[in-house]
Amino acid sequence: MELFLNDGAAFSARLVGEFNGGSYDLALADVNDDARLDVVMITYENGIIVLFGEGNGNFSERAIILPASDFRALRIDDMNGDRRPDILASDNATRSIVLLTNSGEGKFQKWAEIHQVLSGVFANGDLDGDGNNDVASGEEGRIALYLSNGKGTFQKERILPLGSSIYDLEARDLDGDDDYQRDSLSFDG
Ligand SMILES: [Ca+2]
Ligand SMILES: [Ca+2]
Ligand SMILES: [Ca+2]
Repeated sequence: MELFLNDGAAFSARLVGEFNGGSYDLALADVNDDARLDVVMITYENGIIVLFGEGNGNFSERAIILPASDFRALRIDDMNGDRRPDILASDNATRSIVLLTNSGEGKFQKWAEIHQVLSGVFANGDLDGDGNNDVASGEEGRIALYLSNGKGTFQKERILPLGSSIYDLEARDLDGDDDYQRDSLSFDG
């Protein structure tokens, strides 16, 4: 993985690390509450890992959060309302989305698993405007909504039929109704 540092005039590349077999997805957040951005990524060899940032473009420490499976996509958001960033990752091996809650200092515990997800595509956001972040997964011919109860647990799925295949999914407020409810947008391949 390479980092491109911007000095205001140009970008310079810096090698952060080499990962056997490559990596699939990454996200940035301060997961250990030291006001420095960290990198959470899916690697082929070591599964979900965190690279702890020093705030100067260097990453001193690594931690394996969950050993390798068939993880494809990850998102970071506070899913249990404690303001600490948590990890959501889709695992094609188990057809599930795993929620890893952040217990502080960059440590995570496996908290919940959403099953019967037919593809690795998912999005998160507060979809019903109740203040708790929810999950939507894109599946063949449908979108499944998993509304949060708060505290990192989810209600039974609600299904939105879809007339096409789905390759990516994002949750945003598209009609500007300003009530924090978000509309789902799917991309048809
Ligand atoms: Ca940090
Ligand atoms: Ca949290
Ligand atoms: Ca919600």
